[in-house]
Amino acid sequence: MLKVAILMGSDSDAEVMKQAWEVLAEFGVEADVRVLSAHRTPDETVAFAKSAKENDIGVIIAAAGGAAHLAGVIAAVTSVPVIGVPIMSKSTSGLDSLLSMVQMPKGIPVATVAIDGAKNAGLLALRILAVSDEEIYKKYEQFRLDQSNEVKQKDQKLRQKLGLES
Ligand code: RP5
Repeated sequence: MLKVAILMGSDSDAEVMKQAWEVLAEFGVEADVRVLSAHRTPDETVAFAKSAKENDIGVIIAAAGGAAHLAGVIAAVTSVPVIGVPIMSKSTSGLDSLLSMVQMPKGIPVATVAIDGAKNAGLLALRILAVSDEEIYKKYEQFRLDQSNEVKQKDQKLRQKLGLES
């Protein structure tokens, strides 16, 4: 089975990014987690990205904050799909991270999720793998069903509390 790489620019991103490896673990998909920085460890970052395909990595999730170039640099040197997670920064509430990541030049796509959107990054990675993996696809269908049922129960509970007809 293909793995998902979860890369982050600093260990300070790990608290947010754990949501990505947790959801992958729920689906039984292996995650390779690394702190790799486009600016502080550029050689290691490029080497990792260039060998992703031969290391059975099907999707790369790349999280960074501030001048968030990690996802773009990785997408420039591999054809493995890249999902970017802009990390909330103190100075501009993550807007710098989001814009650095989302405004990629034509030809080098990065699928960018919301600021601190680590869980959705994990889920999108699973959807990508599910295209060619029936087991993950079935688990994802069940995940959507469970999620819908949970919301329906919440709807019912709230309406009951307010004394409204169900
Ligand atoms: C980025 O700078 C990292 O991805 C992190 O979000 C931010 C701050 O890094 P630290 O100063 O906490 O190492 O490169």
